[in-house]
Amino acid sequence: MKLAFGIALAASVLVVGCSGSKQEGAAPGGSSSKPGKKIVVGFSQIGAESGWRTANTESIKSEAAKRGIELRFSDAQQKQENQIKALRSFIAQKVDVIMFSPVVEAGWGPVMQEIKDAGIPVIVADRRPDVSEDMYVTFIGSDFVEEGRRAARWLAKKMNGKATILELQGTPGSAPAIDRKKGFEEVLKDYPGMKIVLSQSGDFTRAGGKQAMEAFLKSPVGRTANALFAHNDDMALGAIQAIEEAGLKPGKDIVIVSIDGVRGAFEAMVAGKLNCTVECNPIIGPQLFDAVEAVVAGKQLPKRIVVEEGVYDQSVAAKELPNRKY
Ligand code: GZL
Repeated sequence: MKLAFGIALAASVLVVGCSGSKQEGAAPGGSSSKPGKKIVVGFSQIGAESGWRTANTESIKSEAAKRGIELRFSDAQQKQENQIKALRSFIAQKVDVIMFSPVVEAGWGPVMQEIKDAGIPVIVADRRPDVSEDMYVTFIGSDFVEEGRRAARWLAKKMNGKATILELQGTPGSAPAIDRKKGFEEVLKDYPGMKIVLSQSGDFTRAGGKQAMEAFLKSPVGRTANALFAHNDDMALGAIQAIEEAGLKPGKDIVIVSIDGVRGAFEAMVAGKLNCTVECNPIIGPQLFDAVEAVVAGKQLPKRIVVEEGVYDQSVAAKELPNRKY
């Protein structure tokens, strides 16, 4: 089953986006404001923690190269202090535009004020920071709350409204972990027979998912579970290993729904070890650099751009696998 959702520009936000605040299409102070000069973009990436992140980085790097935009790329290895250091160095380098995907929501106020004071426009990619919207030009990424809802709706249907659920959360304090949990639990309110009995972070990594699942299966409560909700596919794939090592059948003894839609998830579904993945599209390089070029040209942008996504389960996995781009 695949539900395709078109690219959505949130109309109300579109209005806000035209508010003309300082960050709206602010002509950058960098070199590209001179005609014919190469645009220089500083990008602080979270890390390389998952298949999703690798695909996201590839999309961004290849799109910049395709457009002849100079990309100064920094990998923060999932540490906020490394991202803040990188953002400050982009200010010092007087880049034309700063882009970043904040590893967690909190703690960005001071450095984003420094960027604003330097007159450099900011484009937020993938995850949102907990700052006011006038600190950035636009936020391009997925609707994580809806992804959580989709996961819960699929599981409720699969389990006929009755499930004892284990939950592998993403990075504590990150927008996707907060919002996916929120959306999942919102739908669970309609299903009294579906309960999350244990929940732990696996930090969005395969190793983290395996470790957390091993701990779940060592506890009596964990052994009663018949379903797993993983905030991303990498943790689900790690959990599958732990489930097999415990002598159980992933996808059968424990029905698994996760989020991202990476190739490994489709392969696991074809093998009958994963049951559903909710797509979270990492290939946002084209939209990000459309926004960069619009900002440099001084054009207005909506505050929020939500990317297209679907839901894929075992019934379509084999057919869809060859089409996967990440
Ligand atoms: C979601 C992204 C998340 C992915 C994980 O947009 O921020 O981070 O779901 C990745 O795989 O680590």
